[in-house]
Amino acid sequence: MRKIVGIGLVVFIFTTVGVSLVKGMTEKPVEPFEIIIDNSSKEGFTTKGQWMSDQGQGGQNYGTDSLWAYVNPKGTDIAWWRPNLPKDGYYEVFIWYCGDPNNDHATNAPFIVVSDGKTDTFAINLKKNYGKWNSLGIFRFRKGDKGYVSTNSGGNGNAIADAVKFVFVGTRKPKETK
Ligand SMILES: [Ca+2]
Repeated sequence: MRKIVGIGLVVFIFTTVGVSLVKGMTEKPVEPFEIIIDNSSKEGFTTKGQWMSDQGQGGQNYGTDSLWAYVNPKGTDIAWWRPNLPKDGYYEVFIWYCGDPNNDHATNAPFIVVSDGKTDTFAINLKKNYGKWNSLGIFRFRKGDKGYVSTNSGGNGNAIADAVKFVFVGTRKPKETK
């Protein structure tokens, strides 16, 4: 009997600690924490121009679908991922884009990171590394929603807008900061 009581106590303590950790994640951010904005998110994602939803795209979407736009030299079809960050600090930014079953996506899709007073532009090959998180680097952001990531249809193929993840990595500058 004593052994059974002991196991019960261990399970009880483990469960209590587990619940506390989950509460901590939702009520007060603990380090590290992350914010994901998908094209289906109710807050933080906006577009301009003509974007179409596709649930196919090689089955590599984040969530249920992605948005795509026809290549357009003017790049006037724009998508924005704008997080409302809970604190100043350094965040690693990851992008996720779907597969390219029709072989018509850009190999130099513009992705722009606007952080604390800086703008960094990347040319992303959408035909590679799709269906997973790809890091653009670590950037300093201010608390609030001034910073964002955007993409547009001005590449050499169709544009994709799927998901962006911001992972808090601390308040001190890491070595590989952009
Ligand atoms: Ca998505």
